[in-house]
Amino acid sequence: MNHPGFPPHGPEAAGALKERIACGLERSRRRVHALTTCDEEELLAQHSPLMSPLVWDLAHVGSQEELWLVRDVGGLDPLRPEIDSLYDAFEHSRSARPSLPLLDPADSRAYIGEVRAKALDILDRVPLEGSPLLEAGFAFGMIIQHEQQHAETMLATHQLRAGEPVLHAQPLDPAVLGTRGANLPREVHVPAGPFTMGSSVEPWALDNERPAHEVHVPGYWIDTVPVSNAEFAGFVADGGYDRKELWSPVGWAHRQRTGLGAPGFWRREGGQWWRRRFGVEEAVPDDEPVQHVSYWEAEAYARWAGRRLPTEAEWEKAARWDPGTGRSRRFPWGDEEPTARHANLGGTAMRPAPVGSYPDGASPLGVRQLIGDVWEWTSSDFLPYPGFRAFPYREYSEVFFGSEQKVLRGGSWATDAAACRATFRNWDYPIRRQIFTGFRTARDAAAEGR
Ligand code: AVJ
Ligand code: FE
Repeated sequence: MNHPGFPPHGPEAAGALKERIACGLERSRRRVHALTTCDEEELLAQHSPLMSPLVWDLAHVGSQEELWLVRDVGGLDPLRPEIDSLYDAFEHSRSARPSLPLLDPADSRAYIGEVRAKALDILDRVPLEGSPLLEAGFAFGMIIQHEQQHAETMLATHQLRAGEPVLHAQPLDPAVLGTRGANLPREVHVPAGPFTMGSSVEPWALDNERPAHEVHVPGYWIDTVPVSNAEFAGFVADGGYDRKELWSPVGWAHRQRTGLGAPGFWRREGGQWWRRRFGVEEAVPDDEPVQHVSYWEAEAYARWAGRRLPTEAEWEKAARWDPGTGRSRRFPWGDEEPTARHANLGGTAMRPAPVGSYPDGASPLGVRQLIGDVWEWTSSDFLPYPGFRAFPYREYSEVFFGSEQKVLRGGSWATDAAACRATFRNWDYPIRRQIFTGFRTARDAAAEGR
């Protein structure tokens, strides 16, 4: 089955493109409504100072849609100019948002519904060409991706909330599930040489993914699958959190200050690791990719394993480079949109698939689970590509460039296909672990003369 609503690729009739956009808007909205179908107090509560109250995300997606689609593309007047600043992410920190005079849940739903009706009228009447914002429906694609990104953020908020579960998982198709059997090598070799990083042609690629440029990457080895809970538990059991030599100085200072001793949500009892997952207690599954680790923990684990984190270029080359043609693909498996056979995306599983799953999603070199399951820390700072131009607004990427943020790649089980591709770049502070993030490791090939 296709993940519907995925961005267009290649020439497409205007009518078909508009229908695809309407479908993508509808899908993201259904998801946001499902994530806000719970008691009113749950929507207003501050579940963590790291997160907005859910009711803020609810109206914020409409506010961004109004700014870009209704006002900018459609040229209409503001619906409720007085609320603009409440939903401006740069005006109020997440922890300050619960005390703002926010729209209540019913009013938020009414507001985003009004915005949506206008946006759909505008979609009907505007040509999807003739300006960078309209070309191939970019502004609409950006808003679909934005709403889906907030849906993922809202799942992180749900994971942080206490109390009875309100969300329910749908099991993954057993046909895609695998294990790291004897026939799956632990790592693959990627030969030294250039590859094309980023894209200038992907219609809905965001500014930070552009432009395409050639990068020479020295030879390296990279894990075929993400690091599992059992492997990470081995690091914990071996005293990994107490061995200063495994940590970078900044990472060690963070570990000392916070007293970290295991991934987020893990708890030790009766000789076993347990975790709470969306309100349900369960034993930590051995063969699932580890989640809720900071960059510093990932880095220490890699050093413990005699390895290192991959750079962003190494991650992308492993995900896209086709040794047969020398081309970079849109996805590890090719140029076709993700399906449920390729990757665990969309948020319904509410967990990553076991390591070794998704043989049909493997890259040409045999690397698995690059797309979906868990975001993966890379060792790279979030920096612009050569020739970067902020578009359409500096506050999406440009203001975050620098050495404070590390790049995350590949999307998680909570990411929708509309907001995920092999060029997609996410980023966060290295201390963060409320997001659905794990990692895989790499090592130099040059050291052994390859
Ligand atoms: C790309 C996930 C880091 O959530 O802060 C949402 C996406 N930008 N609204 C974020 C975003 C504006 C962004 N990340
Ligand atoms: Fe936003």
